[in-house]
Amino acid sequence: MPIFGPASEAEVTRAILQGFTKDLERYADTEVIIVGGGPSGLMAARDLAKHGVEVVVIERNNYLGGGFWIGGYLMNTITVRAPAQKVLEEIGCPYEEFSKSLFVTPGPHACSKLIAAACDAGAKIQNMTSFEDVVIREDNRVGGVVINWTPVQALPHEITCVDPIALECDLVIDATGHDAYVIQTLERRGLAKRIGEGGMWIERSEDAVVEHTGIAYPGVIVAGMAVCSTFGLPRMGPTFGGMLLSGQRAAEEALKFLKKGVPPAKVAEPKPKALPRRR
Ligand code: 48F
Repeated sequence: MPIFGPASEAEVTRAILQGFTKDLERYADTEVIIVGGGPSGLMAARDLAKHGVEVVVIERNNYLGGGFWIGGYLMNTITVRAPAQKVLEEIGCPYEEFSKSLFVTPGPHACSKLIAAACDAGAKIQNMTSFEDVVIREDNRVGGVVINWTPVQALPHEITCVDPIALECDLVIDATGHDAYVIQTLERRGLAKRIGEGGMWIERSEDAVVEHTGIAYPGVIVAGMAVCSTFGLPRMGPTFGGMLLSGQRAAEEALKFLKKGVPPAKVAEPKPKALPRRR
């Protein structure tokens, strides 16, 4: 008596094809596309999906989580500063208090819980897919993303004539980390400007990154380290509360935008706001 139920090779192939194309077809035109599945992107995806927003995460790697698997220096203990431990509680990840307002948790545990939280909420994940470019609409507003299979980039030149495809959306969230890749594609055309991130200053950068999370270009919200890189804010190194709360803020800003249903009339030139004075 076999342990498993019947399924032929052809049936398995059909199941994969139909499952994949059904999803891709449904999300060819969607509400929010998040580029980058690191902590800020996953957090935004979870919060948006929780509010019933159609959201797709485009991730170039096979795995999600970005830098959230490891803390710093290849050591897999994650740190977060208060109040971000509340996010760990929410996603069911145990943590310990290291000192007043500094908390630690194993990276693999926190990362896998956050991935599961985004998927459980209903976010769609498109991995092994690289963001290549933006779709541009009237007044140079961004109206979608141009994507291709990540392995296409590794093909030799003589066979790289593989055209990408595009997905349309109301809003793109650039959560690509230090590279701010979406903003970079706009910068290359002289449409946006990236100032580049500043030196490390944990106590200033985490507040600043959350504060500056929002629309950076018509149709584009920046989240996570992409915020530092776009607006010239200090980096925060191996502590992740700022990433989680920036993802939350990105979702809040996206919800406001979607409710209005119209692109913002004018977006200010990205320049650093005054940083909060701490001491
Ligand atoms: O780098 P990443 O973790 O960005 P984040 O959410 O968090 C930053 C922290 O991990 C850490 C830090 C602060 O604590 O300094 O670095 O801002 O995740 C970015 C994700 O985007 C993907 C990349 O593979 C990673 O998973 N990504 C980057 N470029 C592309 C992309 C692209 N062109 N297409 C698709 N995915």
